[in-house]
Amino acid sequence: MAKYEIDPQRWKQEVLKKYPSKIGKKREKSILVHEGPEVAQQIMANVRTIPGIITQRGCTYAGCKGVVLGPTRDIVNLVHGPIGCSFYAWLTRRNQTKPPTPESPNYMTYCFSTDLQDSNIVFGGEIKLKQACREAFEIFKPKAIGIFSTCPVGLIGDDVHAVAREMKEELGINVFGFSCEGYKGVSQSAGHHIANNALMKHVIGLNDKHPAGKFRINMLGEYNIGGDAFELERILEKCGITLNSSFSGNSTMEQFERAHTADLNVVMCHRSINYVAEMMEKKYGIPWFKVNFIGAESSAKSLRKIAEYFGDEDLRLRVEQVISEEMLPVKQIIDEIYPRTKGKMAMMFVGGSRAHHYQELFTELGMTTLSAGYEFGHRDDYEGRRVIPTIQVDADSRNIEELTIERDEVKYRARKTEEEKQALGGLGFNDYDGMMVDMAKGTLVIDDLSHYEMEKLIETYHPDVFCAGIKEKYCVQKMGIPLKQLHSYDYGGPYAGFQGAVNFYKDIDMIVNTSVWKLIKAPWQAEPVIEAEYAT
Ligand code: CFM
Repeated sequence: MAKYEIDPQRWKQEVLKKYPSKIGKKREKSILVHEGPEVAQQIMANVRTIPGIITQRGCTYAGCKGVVLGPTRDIVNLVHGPIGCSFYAWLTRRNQTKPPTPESPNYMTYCFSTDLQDSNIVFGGEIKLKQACREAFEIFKPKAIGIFSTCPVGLIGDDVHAVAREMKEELGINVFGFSCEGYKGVSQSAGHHIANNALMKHVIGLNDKHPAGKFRINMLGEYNIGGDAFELERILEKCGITLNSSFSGNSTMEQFERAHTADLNVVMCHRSINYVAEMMEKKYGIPWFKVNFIGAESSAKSLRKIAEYFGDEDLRLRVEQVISEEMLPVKQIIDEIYPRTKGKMAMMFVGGSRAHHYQELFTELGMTTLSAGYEFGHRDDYEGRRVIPTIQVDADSRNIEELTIERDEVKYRARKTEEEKQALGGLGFNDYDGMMVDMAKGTLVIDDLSHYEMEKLIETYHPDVFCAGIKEKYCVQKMGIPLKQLHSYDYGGPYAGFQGAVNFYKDIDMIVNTSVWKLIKAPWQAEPVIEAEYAT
């Protein structure tokens, strides 16, 4: 059991007391004091943020355009909306990509927008959207154009799908639209689902040509933040595993189109891509299981899982050899750094998977995670997929299309029989246990952390490092606590795989052991604070 000067239960009560009672009652269900991995606790997640509360969340358009499609270099990602939405989404996630030659198409550094004006809002923007498609085609001759709807487009009722169909016909390339208006869901998460659906409908399965290789996998839910995908590509190649396609770090349209030919889907970020994994299994017969390449030990474990799936002795030996080679420098660095990081405390509030995955890296450094939570995870990301049947479907979730997927009788190929899958039971097919089983008793699990709760966590527990994003960074640092961005890596990284783990250890060692933070006085240490309470 984790022991802290201030009991987390007391912390929770103090925080809730400050909210008006109705809000306190709602937040109570999203703040859990962990009773231990063996206790099944229910968390309230994926529900609307209470108006007036400062949330970490982003919008549906961000999840669709920025997250899932953003890292694909040869699609023109055209935003239908006011220019602000584009500026916001323009390379703000630090995706990287490596075109094979300097001439290969790469539109990722561009920012495509229809730049809707007041008159378009009044009279409709479809004509402008068609013009923009034609112009993009004229200039770039892309293989595909994706059209992303922003809030006003949904409000005025432009039919982006009709425009996409018309342009597809006229230009002779793949054009598809996304109804990913920012307001469409309670967070980015809805945008992931919408993106997954459109990829399934319009792209996956279009091309049967695939690279040669005995062991061909798709890496799902890996977005090449800070070059993570490059490190994973290096490791897989060294092991003799062929990366058939990646969703969507360092990816291309061609990869998406041939995804249905892979022998296996491995899932990194469950939240953003589990829909594609599920649908591909049903339609094409590709089994999937969860992996985690964040952390050296988890990377080794994930590689072993893949080798076990293929059941090939040569592959198994090669994977073992790669692991022992790669672990050498990892162990050296850990031995040096561990005494300096051991016992330090981390907190992390990120997206819908990293708050789980990065706990592994901190464990390797001997650090504890006192508190963690997702911005927009669902209950299954906390409690495991077993709770999915019990999740209440509310109006917000019903707002997003559920595709009816049927087996593709031509392209379906059973990779493993049910018996074979059962014999490989330890691989956890179609499963994810969620974050909470990996957290200790007495830790604080908080969904959709509010700014107020964040301040209180820092004030009370003074973590050695707080992990979140750019919106939180400078507030936290002004409180004298270093903040490590786990969305963009603060221009560092990669952090995935073995070399990535070494990068992370070094960065965290620097962060938690620099003395500069001790020289900062938080405002409440320097000035008296006026406190007030609601009378309700
Ligand atoms: Fe998945 Fe992501 Fe994440 Fe996510 Fe994101 Fe991201 Fe994230 Mo920022 S897909 S849920 S919507 S791992 S952009 S690459 S870092 S919040 S934890």
